[in-house]
Amino acid sequence: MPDLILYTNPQSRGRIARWMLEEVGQPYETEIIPYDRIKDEAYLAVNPMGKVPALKHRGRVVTECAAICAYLADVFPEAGLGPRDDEKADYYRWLFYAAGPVEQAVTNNFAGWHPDEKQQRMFGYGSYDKVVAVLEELFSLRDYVCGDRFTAADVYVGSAIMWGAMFGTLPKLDSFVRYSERLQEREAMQRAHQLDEQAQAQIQSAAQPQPA
Ligand SMILES: N[C@@H](CCC(=O)N[C@@H](CS)C(=O)NCC(=O)O)C(=O)O
Repeated sequence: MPDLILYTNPQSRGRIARWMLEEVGQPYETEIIPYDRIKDEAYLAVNPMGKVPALKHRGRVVTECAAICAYLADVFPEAGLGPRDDEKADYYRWLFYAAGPVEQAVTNNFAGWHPDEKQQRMFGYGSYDKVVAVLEELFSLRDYVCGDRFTAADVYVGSAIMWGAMFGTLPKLDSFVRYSERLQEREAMQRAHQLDEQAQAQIQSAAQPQPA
């Protein structure tokens, strides 16, 4: 039995964790958590937030996609996805920036809530427009989060940018499109996508009424 179990739903941020697992290349088991069972006691015992994804590794649970990406890069260094010493500043800076300010800016903006000038001083992201401008500048100047090399930070930051463009929660700026295209060439990402599509098809066929 593999040491790693991914609790996910194919229509969720669990896609980020699966992509990272495929990048790492270690065997893992997948447990699909249907949304109508996500707040059941059985799953709350894994993640008391009742949210996916969660990762269990040797009996210990990691939640939060950004943490899952960083954790896997850390415990499987042979995959070469963690930062070298000279990459650590960018790696941690932008990984945390995406998990905090970017996530908050995008979700608040999607919900139609915009902090006024005074609130912007207190809110960690300032304003949505500022966050977009900062990301735009970053990816106009470099190919990946840490410069010219793909790392685990790109799985998370890149997912935020690709999903943002897909759902219309971030603009389709040239630098975002070019970055997304680079990431979509990755075989691990394509494998993860196929596995999630298969899982989604299984969920849908299981939900079809069976002939009497
Ligand atoms: N901060 C979490 C967010 C997880 C999250 O919100 N997952 C959503 C799906 S994308 C979920 O499980 N929603 C079900 C619910 O809240 O009932 C992470 O990065 O993993």
